[in-house]
Order: sequence, then structure tokens, then C-alpha cells
Amino acid sequence: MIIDILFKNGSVVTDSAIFKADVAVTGEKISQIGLNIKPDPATEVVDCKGKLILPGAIDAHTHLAMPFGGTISTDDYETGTRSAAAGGTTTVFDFILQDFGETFPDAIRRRDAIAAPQAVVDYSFHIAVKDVAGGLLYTMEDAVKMGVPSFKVFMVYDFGVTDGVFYEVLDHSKSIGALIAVHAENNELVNYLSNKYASEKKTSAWYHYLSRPEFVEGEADVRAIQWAKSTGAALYIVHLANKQGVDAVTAARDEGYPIFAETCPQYLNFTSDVYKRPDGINFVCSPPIKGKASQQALWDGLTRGDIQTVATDHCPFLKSEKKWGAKDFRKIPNGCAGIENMYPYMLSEAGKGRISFSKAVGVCATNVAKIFGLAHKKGAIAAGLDADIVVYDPKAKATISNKQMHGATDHTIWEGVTVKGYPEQTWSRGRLVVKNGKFTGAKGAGKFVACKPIKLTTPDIGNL
Ligand code: DUC
Ligand code: ZN
Ligand code: ZN
Repeated sequence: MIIDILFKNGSVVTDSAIFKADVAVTGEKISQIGLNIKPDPATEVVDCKGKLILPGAIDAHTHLAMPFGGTISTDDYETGTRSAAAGGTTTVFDFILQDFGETFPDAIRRRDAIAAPQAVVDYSFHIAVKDVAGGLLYTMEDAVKMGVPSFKVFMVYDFGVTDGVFYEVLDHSKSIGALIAVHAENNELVNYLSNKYASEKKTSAWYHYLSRPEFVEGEADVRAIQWAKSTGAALYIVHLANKQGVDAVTAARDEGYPIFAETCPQYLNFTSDVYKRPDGINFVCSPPIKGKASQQALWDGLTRGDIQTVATDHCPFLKSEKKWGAKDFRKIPNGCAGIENMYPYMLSEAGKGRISFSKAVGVCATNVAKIFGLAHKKGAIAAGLDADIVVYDPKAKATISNKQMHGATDHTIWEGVTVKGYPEQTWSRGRLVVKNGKFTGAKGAGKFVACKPIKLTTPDIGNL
């Protein structure tokens, strides 16, 4: 087999090991991994001496060009995936918000028509469920057949579903190869507390946190897990941010229930103190960033394996839009940018010794692929998989600054944060898309990737 590209002299990182090996790429796929692989005369050799060879990250949670909070999130599929690539992320799972009355296949077609001409790296979708009435529930299986087997229900926001619909969707998911994800917060309490603070003229960003305190999320996590248990369905909790929720996930998994959880870098790096900062409005996202005890519980959950993935919940808004809520936290569009920072941050924490490099690769890539039915294509450095490869310099130092980032946003909550190590090159299906911070990819080169049906059961807890 002709070798087109050969990554030589580096150390390959998988979710369980690090070893010296060369990685050969033929066309869009990894064709061989081994020691002293000989290049062909026309092979492009990439010297990786002193570097780590990693699978591109898979961001399981983005909101690109999403209508939300009275505007549209700032990054579209071009700028969002370009920013992703610059941070070593080679696949994104974006959320489609179903329209009322819309079938799930129509929702996929509607969004793919926007994403396909724009994306610079590969993408897939989850669908946020708004409406299952009048037979729409049964169009979920058509979406599964189209390669979109993951659905999210919101317990909050005006488009959140009722408890009954959540239960129904969970129950239905078991027989069609679908996985249900949940944004868990108690809507009634959020509404009550935010209006109470507003009526008391307590309107700064700090009251965003106080109107969604730890138990508002924890209680909803417990309830969501209870329903998953009683239906016998698997459940994936997105952006888990609180200790009570981590404890509930851990207990359910210990009992053998297939409950899975994701957290986000913003919850791992910051605490609720950010809401007291002068730029606190920029950190407003939901669930909000929690206190120190929750942050520690998240790290412990990741280390134990009770939290399996890290994703960004990338949902950027301009500074001017965030300022809509400078005098009333209820008017701040919820969400922060993070798509370019996730892999560098998690790998930096590995470089500093908090977790292993294998753990960083597992939670940012391999586990995401395994959970969402993508492991036949992505998520690891392995022969036969797509050549989504990051050449990572563990000795580099970088201070994050929006000026050097590649998205469309005009600020970042990560401004001034220093990271140890940085992705030097990002390759997407054998094409170099970023080198030393310079984007070399092409708009529209990213492709939709179809996921396989998902059937996570008790034994999967052992692997994930
Ligand atoms: N939370 C956010 O902060 N933004 C987008 C949607 C969400 O649930
Ligand atoms: Zn959410
Ligand atoms: Zn989200």
C-alpha cells in the first residue's frame, strides 16, 4: 500500500498507552502503525521527534450559528470548525434545535444544508427535541437511520420538554438504537429564583449563579437518572457541573445503570467566583460555573471514570450581546466560547500531571467516539480509522488570547490563561488544516459523519 504521509519518530498516545511508533497515512485513512516504517519515494515525511501523535479531539457539544438568547451564536460552521481545528479538534457534534412540528429527518436536512458548504473539519449532529406530538416521536428512528442517533432534551428554557415527554423519549430510545442526552436543571426553581432576585434589584452576573445554585442542577440530575433507571434506558448527562450530580452518576453506575456524563473545561478551570469579576457577564452560561467543591468533584469523577467525556458547550456571543444583561443577568445570552481551547487545556493539565495524556485523549476523543457510535471511523490512532491526527508539542508554552484565535468571537473567557504544550499541526482525513497556528484548510472540506445506532448497556460501564 502506497504511503502518502508518514509521521515519524513521535510517540503515539492512545486512551490506554503511550508508545514510540511511526504512523502511515494512505489517502484519508491511517494505514499502518509500527516502528521504522519505510517511506515510499513520494511519501511526505513529517518529523515528529519530541512530539506526541494524538487523535484529533471530538467535541461532543457545540452550538454553531444557533438562534438563542435573542440572537445567533457568533460562530458559524466555517469559523467554528476553523477554530476547532486550530485547537486540535477534528470533529464536532453540533446541536440541531428541532422546530415545532418538524420531523427529525427534516431537521437534519435543514441544518446539513447550512453546515456542508461551510465546515472545514468533519461534523455530526445531535438533535434537541422540542416536539414529539402527532407521530413526530416515530421519526426518531428515521434520524437514527440517517446517522444521527443522539437526541437531547432540555429540562429548562422555553423550548424545554415536559417531564412526561422526557420519560417518553427515554422509553422510546431503547428500541431504536438512540441515546438520550439531557440538560438537567430545575426550570421552576430557575424561574422563581431569577425573578425573585430581579425584583430585589439584585441583577449582576453573580445572581445568575445564585438563581441556578448547585442544587438546581443536582436535583434535576437525580430526577433524570431516576427516570432513566425506571425506563431501563441509557442516559448521557451533558455539561455536568455540580457535585450532587457527580455523586448521583457515580452511585447509579455503581449499581450497574448505564449512565454517562460529560463535563466542560470551563467547569474544571474556573469557579463561581468569576461571576464577581468586572467581566462576570462574559462567563454566563447554563448551568453556571459552580463552587470549589463541585470543581473538585468533577476532577475526581473524571479521574475515576464516572465522567467519561469533556466537551465545550461552545456557544459564543459578542461582548456587545453579553452587555444586554449588564444591568439584568436575565438578559445575558447564555454561553461561552471554548471550541479552540478544550484540547490544549486538557492536554496541558496532563502535561502538568493532573491527569495522564491517555486520559486526556480518552475523554476528549476516544470515549466520545465510543459513546456516540463513531468508533468505526474516529477517536483513536489506529489502522483503518480516519487520519485525523494532531502533532502535539508537549514543551510549547502558550498564553491564550482571543487575538490569536481563529473563531469569529471578540473575546474569550480563557484570555490570559497559560497552557503547557500546544497542538502544532492538525490533520483532517489526511489533509493538513492547521500548522503552527496558521489555517491551511478549506471551507466545505469537512464532511458529515454518520454515526451508528447506539446501544449502551450495563457492560459498557466497564469500558467507558
Ligand atoms: N447553555 C448555554 O450556556 N448555552 C447554550 C445552551 C445551554 O444550554
Ligand atoms: Zn445545555
Ligand atoms: Zn449546550
